[in-house]
Amino acid sequence: METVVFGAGSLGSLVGGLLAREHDVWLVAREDHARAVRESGLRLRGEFDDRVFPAATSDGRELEADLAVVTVKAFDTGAAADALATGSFDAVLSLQNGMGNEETLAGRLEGTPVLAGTATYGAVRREPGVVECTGRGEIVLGDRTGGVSQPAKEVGEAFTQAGIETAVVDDMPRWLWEKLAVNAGINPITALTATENGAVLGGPANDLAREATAEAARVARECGVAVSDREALEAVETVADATAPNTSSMAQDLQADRRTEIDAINGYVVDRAAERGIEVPTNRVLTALVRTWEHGRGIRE
Ligand code: KPL
Repeated sequence: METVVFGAGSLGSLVGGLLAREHDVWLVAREDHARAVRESGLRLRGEFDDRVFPAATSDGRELEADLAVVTVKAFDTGAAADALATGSFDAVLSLQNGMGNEETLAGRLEGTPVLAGTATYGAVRREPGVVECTGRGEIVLGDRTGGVSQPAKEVGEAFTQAGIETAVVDDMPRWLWEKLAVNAGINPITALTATENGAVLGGPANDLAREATAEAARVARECGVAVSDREALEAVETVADATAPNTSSMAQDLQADRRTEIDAINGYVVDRAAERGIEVPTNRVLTALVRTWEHGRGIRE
């Protein structure tokens, strides 16, 4: 299956690199990374030890492939959709953090099936041309509003063929909300306190993480998606335990003085709660703190 990975940073490079062992792959990445991949291939380190040779470019316009995998940050989804719209794809799969990405893609790519997915592989792009897998995980994908279409089945088969642990499920909205609840509990706390994911498992951060996660699960239920507090709390503990030594994506963003995905994670919980007249005080405070940091760095208004 010919695939374009749009936004090949950490996760995108890992997924693209693993797919390249079996399929034709194009990475759309920052120019320094794309150039390194063109010159010497993509080095996979950590859990996988390999060198693969996908094509690489920094220009994502007018590309054609069977599949586009979108791994850009949530705030870049609109721009990614505009670039993808200049090309042609049989299906698009979002493997992004936060909510609302699939709707943005579908709104601008009329007629192209947009699939949703979550990824629990740990990945860090160490330097241009080098990505390290810091933890084997799983990709769960399916139709964005629920169900399993033919494109979802074919993408699942292509991923499995490339040795990527993949499950194709018929209840993606539930998976997306559960992942959102996990990210709401781990990401802002580890970012604001410069700690690894395991920090939320015990100690002073534990209650805060549990509150943020349970609030997100409640909002999910109010939005008609059945995620119980127990399921969400179990999920946040499982993920924090499995990724304890890892640095969350939001903590990496703060450390690198980059804009975060707070709007699509805790900010999304706050917005949906406000529409329904629900109080989510922990998510509200965490959102305000991360936005204050971004504002102080001149990254947002
Ligand atoms: O998805 C993640 C992220 O870092 O954004 C978690 C689940 C926290 C794993 O690091």
